Amino acid sequence: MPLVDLKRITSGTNTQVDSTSRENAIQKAIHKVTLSIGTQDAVVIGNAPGGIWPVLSTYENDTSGGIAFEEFLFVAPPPQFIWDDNTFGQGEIRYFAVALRVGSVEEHVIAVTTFADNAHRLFVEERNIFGDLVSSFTPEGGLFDGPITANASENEDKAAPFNWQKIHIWSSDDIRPDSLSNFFVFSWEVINYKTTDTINPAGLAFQIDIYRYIQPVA
Ligand SMILES: [Ca+2]
Repeated sequence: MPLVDLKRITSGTNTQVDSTSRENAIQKAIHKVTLSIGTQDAVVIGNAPGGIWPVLSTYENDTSGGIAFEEFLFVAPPPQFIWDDNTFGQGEIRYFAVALRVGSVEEHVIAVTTFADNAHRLFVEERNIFGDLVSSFTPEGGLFDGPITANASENEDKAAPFNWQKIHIWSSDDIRPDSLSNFFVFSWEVINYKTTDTINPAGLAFQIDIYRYIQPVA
């Protein structure tokens, strides 16, 4: 049974939704798929002042990602830095989500790469059309890279490499969705740590690669 590339999803101008709660972000992401709402309420913010954030980048001459259901993987635009708006509060927490309709109950392989300023949690889940949790492919409570507490910059994330210098990677096989009526939902909780620095940007960038097994044509 061959494994084929299904889709690459990158943060950008028409990808994710945002909210002040994860559940609401998830519902909005599902509505974006089911209602074909063409809006995007997270904005592309560009790199931090001085260009200090690490950039998730594709190779300029990459033409891999052969047989695709929707489009070749390599044509997906490079991930962009996004936030809910262009202002970044001290200790601000925002939630971002992307939903993808389940197209097969065969095994999937999913890889997610994330940059965030500052700490984040990542959830990869199957949800029904109402946003109810069906199963979680990431650990309970999500994958995390640091405490979701506003003052962690004072007692935990105090020295280089700071969390905004890190790229987090996760991948898994054996992802078997329950129903074609459901959705893969990717969601992030991101907190902007408090700091005494005069400039304290917040941001998120991500790439999702999805592969799935298909039955060969007889
Ligand atoms: Ca920050």
